[in-house]
Amino acid sequence: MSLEWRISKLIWEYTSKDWVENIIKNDVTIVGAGPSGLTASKYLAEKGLKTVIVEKKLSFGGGIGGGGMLLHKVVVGEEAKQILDEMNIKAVKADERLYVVDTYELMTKLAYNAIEAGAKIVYGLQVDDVIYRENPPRITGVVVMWSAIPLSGLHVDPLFIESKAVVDATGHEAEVISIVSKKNPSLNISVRGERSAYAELAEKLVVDYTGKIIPGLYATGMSVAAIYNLPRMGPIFGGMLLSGKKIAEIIYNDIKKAQ
Ligand code: 48F
Repeated sequence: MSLEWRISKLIWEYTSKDWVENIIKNDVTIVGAGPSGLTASKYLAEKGLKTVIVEKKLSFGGGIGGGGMLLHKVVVGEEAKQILDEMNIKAVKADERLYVVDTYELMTKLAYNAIEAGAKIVYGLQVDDVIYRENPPRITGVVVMWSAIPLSGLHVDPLFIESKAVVDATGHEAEVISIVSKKNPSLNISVRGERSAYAELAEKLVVDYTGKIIPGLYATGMSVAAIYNLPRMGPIFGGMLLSGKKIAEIIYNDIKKAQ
């Protein structure tokens, strides 16, 4: 057997097994590997829920890597210091309530903690619709396509991932909930877009409003701001981490209740 054949065979075999056993039917699909999605996935996976992050790019971290205007430090409020500690992320106390964190350490350790807890990240995969059921209305999964396909303009039908919960962690565009709102007007979900910057208020409200949208569909991170027309906060990340942790608790309780 040639080495080339063995390389291909092993990759097909092991990837297919992983998709069939762990990905196409899971407990929670998180759409987006930014700070809120990665945080949510760590806390869900460590509770034993089969958690899959679908990320349309070939990298994790979302808006973290760009830091503040490409400067490689970001700020985290003291409310989220406990999460940094739980993930062993170093933070310098810079004033009475703000910590400074290195962007590369933040994105790498958020992903590391998620993977260590048992979550799976699938790159280059884009969610372009959801699976919808009526009576009562609920979301039971996502419709996925390799990100390269829409870019190529080829007409290819997508495939499905079935989940007990789907989380929109897609950031400023709230991509999943925008699609649900457009395709299912009877649900009366609107994505109003975020408001101008008001960091103090934004950090609090994004956590307060984090929650369930309809059964099976949840929002975390900046998608919450887009849905509820909340202000933006810029490169301060405590709200994202707290929002991710909060949605993990809500979903865990919902799934437990349904069992
Ligand atoms: O934008 P992003 O970092 O979202 P977040 O977790 O955090 C926002 C902050 O980074 C920052 C901020 C607050 O501090 O204002 O911007 O709310 O990460 C979203 C991720 O989702 C992916 C996208 O590539 C990014 O990595 N994504 C977006 N739409 C899709 C998607 C989609 N349809 N399918 C798969 N991935």
